[in-house]
Amino acid sequence: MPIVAAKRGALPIKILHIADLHIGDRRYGRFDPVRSVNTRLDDQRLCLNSLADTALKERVRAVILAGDIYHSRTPTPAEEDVFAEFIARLSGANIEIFAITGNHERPSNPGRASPLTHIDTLRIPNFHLINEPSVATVIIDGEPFAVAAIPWPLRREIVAAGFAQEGETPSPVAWDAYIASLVRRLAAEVPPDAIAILTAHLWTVDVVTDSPFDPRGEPICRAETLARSPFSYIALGHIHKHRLSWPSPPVVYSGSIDRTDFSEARIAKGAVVVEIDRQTASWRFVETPARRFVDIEMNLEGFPQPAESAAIMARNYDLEGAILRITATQAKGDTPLDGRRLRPKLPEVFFLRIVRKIESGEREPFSARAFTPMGALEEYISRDKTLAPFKDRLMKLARSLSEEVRGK
Ligand SMILES: [Mn+2]
Repeated sequence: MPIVAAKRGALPIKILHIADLHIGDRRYGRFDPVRSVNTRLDDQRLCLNSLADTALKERVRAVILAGDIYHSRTPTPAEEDVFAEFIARLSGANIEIFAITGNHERPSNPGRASPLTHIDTLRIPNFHLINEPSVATVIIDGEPFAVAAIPWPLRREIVAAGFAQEGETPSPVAWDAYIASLVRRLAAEVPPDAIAILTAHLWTVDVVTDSPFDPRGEPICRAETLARSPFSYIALGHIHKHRLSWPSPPVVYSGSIDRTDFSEARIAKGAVVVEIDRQTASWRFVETPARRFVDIEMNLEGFPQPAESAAIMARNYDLEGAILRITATQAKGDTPLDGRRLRPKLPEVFFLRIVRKIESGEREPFSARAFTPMGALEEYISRDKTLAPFKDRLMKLARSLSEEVRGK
């Protein structure tokens, strides 16, 4: 009998890594009373349609959804329909879809259904929901393809695994040790000979320490903790800026599919096309038609007609379809810059937000909208009696994290 090699499909396999879809995020949108939806849902649909186009054009065989598919645990029917339309296109093209739950949709109560549960129950062809740390394996062109998955890790899980005590805030060191144990367990569950990737929804940093990462004790690990055999690629979600966290095997955040706040104003948005075989992966970023954010600071001190002046200054920017924030410095006693006067002068703007800074040393009443994320955090810590004594240390940690998230 001649020995005949088993027939194998062509390697590498092409996959599309998507994360942080945040369907139903209504920030910076308007309510459309006719359809009873927030207009940002159209942005989310547009980005998902372009990603389905990419999946079909690139002939990817699998799509990884690395968590935060929905912005909330209770999406509206219109929001569910946007996701259903996306899944139907992929499933109809015989693309395997692997979805894990992120912090925005994973219920902390183990008995409670997530907004993805019913899609799993419907047994849509090729759709795989992974709601607990586990490995899902399918056959693609005769090759076993394994997805090891860590949905947003929960406090009760790290306690149950013995890496933290009930009632204590787990330190980053404890989280790193727990996640390392999960990765080892999942690596051992991958069928031998499979082409394997790991997907997870969590924070990563370069170094973990015993001091608090943030007062809520959220799941975090070193990127290196995830970068291990047999995984050729690690598809992450949670951090909204696309970034490479570890070079080999690549540990990658695809980033959110659309812009979600002003810190992302100058950042490209999209997903990652990955070509993968048993040992290696090559990847490239593909952009989505994300909504533009334009952030303008202006000094309007002493201007008698601030709305008129602001409109003239804003004309120096491309405002077509933009979510625009104007941070205006004014003197005490100046006519306040009024959004209702300015808005009609900028009809091409999608959404306008005005932040006034008063140049007098006096503070405006507390409003989270008037702050940068770091400023809001500092204000929050200052106003909390238990956190205030640790302000300098917490702010230092927050700044280094923020810089890292921005890839500095
Ligand atoms: Mn998240």
